[in-house]
Amino acid sequence: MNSLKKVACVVVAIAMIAGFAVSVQAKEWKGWNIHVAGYPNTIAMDKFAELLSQKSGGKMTLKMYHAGTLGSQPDAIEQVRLGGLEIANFSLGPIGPIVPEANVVSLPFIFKNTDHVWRVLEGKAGDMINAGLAKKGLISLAWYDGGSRSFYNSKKPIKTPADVVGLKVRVMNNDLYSGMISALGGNPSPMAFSEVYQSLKTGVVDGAENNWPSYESTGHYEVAPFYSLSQHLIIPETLCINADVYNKLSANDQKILKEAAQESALLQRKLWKERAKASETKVMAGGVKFNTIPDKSAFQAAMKPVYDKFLAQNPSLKPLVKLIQNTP
Ligand code: GTR
Repeated sequence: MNSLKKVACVVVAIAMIAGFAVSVQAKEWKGWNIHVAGYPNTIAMDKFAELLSQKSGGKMTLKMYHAGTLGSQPDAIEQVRLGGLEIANFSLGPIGPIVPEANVVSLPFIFKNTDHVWRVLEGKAGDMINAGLAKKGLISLAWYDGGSRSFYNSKKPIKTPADVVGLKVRVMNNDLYSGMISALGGNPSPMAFSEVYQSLKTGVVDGAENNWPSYESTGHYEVAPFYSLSQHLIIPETLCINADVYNKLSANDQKILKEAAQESALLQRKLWKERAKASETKVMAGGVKFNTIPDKSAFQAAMKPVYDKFLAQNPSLKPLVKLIQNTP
């Protein structure tokens, strides 16, 4: 072989190796998250991206976009389903209208507490919700804590359902939440998370409902200082991936993905507990007028039409609702 041929062979070999390297280095995934820097979910999603790259030796990489910069939650859900985005942390709330099985968690007062949520999700009910998500193009890799949601508003403490009458309350996009507010005599106003602060401030709505960390991180407490501990919803959140992307991965890559997601979820749940306390302390110091509701039975009783309508529209979900209610 003359030296020119040798050089040519080396060049071809290098090109082949480089080409191979490019083909195994999959494209960088895009991840959506609604929350701001420092929020438990934000830290946990960043950790997930870091673990993914570490555990896969740089083969699976994820670039996170926080604070809803890639769009509203309902839009992002569509994007992950269609493959425009690969990964996200979603509340099951706005997923409910698309995935009926996932909507059962949005029936008010269905969960007793957060531990009950984990027991449900780790059992058969969790499998049914996962199957429903998968049918609609979303693979749930792990569950994040979404805390419990309570009412807050700019006008008065809410102690009984009568206090909700006439109040204009922002809800997430889900008919169950609109039904919930109507059943209490209020006026529901479905709206994107990013618009709530301004709407509370200008009086477009009187109130909203959320957990301590979101009430605090959004600054809603500054413009709607009456927080009433109704805890009417405990909505879990999913760390999920587009189903086509997931199904094309090797079994080993799927395993890595799930391990990274589980580790990230454990971190999120630990940070969540800390942040819930810290946020509560911060808003109280900021002048929030807080009240508990020792007897919630009137609120629970008022939800009967919400359950009746949901079950009439989704008769096949009766067993799932019963399964959750009967899970100790
Ligand atoms: C938060 C949740 C977000 C979003 C938000 C809302 O608690 O983490 O995903 O659903 O509530 O009220 O829109």
